[in-house]
Amino acid sequence: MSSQIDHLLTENRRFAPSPEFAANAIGTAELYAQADADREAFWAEQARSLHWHTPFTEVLDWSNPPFAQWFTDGELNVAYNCLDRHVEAGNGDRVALLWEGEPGDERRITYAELTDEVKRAANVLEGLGVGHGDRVAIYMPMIPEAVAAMLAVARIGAIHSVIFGGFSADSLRSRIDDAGAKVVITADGGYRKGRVSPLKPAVDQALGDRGAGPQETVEHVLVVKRTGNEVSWDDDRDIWWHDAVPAASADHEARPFPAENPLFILYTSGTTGKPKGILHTSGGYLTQAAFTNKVVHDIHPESDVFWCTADIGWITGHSYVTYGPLANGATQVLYEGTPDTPHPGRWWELVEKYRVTILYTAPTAIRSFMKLGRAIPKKFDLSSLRLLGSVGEPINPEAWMWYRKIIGNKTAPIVDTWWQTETGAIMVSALPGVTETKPGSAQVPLPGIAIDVVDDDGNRVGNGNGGLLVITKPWPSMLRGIWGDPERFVETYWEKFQKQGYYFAGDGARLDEDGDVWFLGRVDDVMNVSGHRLSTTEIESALVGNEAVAEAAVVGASDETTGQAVVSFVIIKESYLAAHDPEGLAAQLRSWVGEQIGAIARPRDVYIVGELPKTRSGKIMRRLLRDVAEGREVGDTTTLADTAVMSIISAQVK
Ligand code: 6R9
Repeated sequence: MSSQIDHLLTENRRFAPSPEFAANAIGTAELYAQADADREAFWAEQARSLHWHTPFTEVLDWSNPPFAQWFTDGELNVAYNCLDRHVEAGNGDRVALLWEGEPGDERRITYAELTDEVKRAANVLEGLGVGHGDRVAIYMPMIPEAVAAMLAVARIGAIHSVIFGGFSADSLRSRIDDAGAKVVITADGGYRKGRVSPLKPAVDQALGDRGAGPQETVEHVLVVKRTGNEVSWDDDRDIWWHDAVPAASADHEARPFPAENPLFILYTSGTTGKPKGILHTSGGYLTQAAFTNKVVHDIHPESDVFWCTADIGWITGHSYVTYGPLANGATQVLYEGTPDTPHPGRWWELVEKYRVTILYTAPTAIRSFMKLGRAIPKKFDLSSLRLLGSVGEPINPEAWMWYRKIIGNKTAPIVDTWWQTETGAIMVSALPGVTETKPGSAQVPLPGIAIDVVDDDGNRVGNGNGGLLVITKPWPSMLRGIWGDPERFVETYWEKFQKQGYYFAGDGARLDEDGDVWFLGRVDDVMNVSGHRLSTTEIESALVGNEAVAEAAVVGASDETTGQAVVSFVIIKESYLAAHDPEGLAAQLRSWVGEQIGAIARPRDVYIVGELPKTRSGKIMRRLLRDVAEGREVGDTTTLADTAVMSIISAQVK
């Protein structure tokens, strides 16, 4: 790792924006000066580009850290800001969503049409008894109704919890229970990799026999018909979207809610087995999502076609599919399927067809395209692209250069954007019209954002050194807590640098000689697979939940395409081995994890071993297992209880 970092830090290529790009860019160098002069006034100005039913008089209340309140006496309606106000400004005919299904079906939805649909859906939800502060789970494919559902929930002051459609019935159930959702909005299924991926059956399973589990909170399930697959039906509980929504009234007044009204909960992996429900509120979140989308993605709503490839099940889909672009009145592409179905040039075909000008995607996707070769994108006309973005994990300089040359025609600036579910919006990134970009570095904090790199005691490391990334001042779209667990919120993010009052992000970082930030990956037991956060503990608990497994250890091993891959080491129960043939067990355990958590968590490798390396206090030394998984010489084993264990494991793995 360290030689790799040294290699990265000798990177000296620089790419300035073209004079033409710089001249037309929305984000200018003055923004930094304005924010430096008065940070709160700067954010107040950004907030004022939204519509406030009641203007705020106070910008930030930080009297009870780490519980921040932004624009606290102001009132707004998030959905009104994303919809009605554009229609009222005369832009109702502008296309909001250029949607394409995986099989190739298309829908173009204007701001007027989307507003109408959201108003009807809001009436339906209210008719089902959903009100201010109630939770609604959304488990949907990437179809326009998914965006409409989020906005309908926001419109009535309720709280959505979007659960990625790739998650299993079990994951869905634990999230529904944690939030106490009253309604679930889903679809019969979605198209993925040329097949129907059923969703309603997973909802039925999650809401099915609950045994000794907590009492059911879900009263209704609202179902969009997308794939036409057979679904079972509970007449008292289930409602078809196409029966209820078109029949509902299209009159719905967007009532104002306080700026700190909760907007959504989004679950993300932490260092323990239990996912954290990250809580975001309204005014500050929308301010920063809209501002960053404007200045980092340089959105000109009249002329750009934006495409963020993230699923709405992740924070990137919340901030840069639903809230940022719609608050800015932009036109965007929404695509249901996978990048390689029905052919490996699918994305580039969409860029050509819709004349996409700004593409925002993840390094893992770029690396998999790189592997397939330049001939595929070269078959398409990508000349509309003028700006490229990256998010989710560090982008290695080779992938960055390929992205620039092959996709960006050697001219489009690349913005590498660092942020988290917890930060709500982009925090560290170049401004495309201002910054000279550097392949591999996320570079600088945005105007109004204060970060640093510190050692374990919270001291600044200074340029040329590595340490931990911290955020030193509150920011508008910061998480307001973990749903139902204020202690865990304080413990996870604020205790480590309590003295300084810094937010601990969990990422290692280095400052180069110019003071630019290089992200080095997580410093905790969180893995990053294809830009998705997975917890080692969560997968270990799934494995030991299988009848065959006695013990399990999971590590994230570096992988050429996915960044990190899940590699697991398991000890099988003697009793199981006595009665079963172990042949095929590794494959069974892979799919077991897929069923328990979801396909993204499925281990790349399952190694069946006789023992695990443990310290004398019984802690599994994952560092040593990572060495094995990455095919390296095994590191220092002197603190192991039994130093012979590693050579046995290495032999078993080979
Ligand atoms: C937006 C998102 C957050 C974690 C974060 C970090 C990693 C995200 C990155 C990056 C290096 C970037 N990460 N963007 N690392 N460079 N540009 O991905 O949120 O799913 O919560 O993941 O992802 O490790 O801590 P989330």
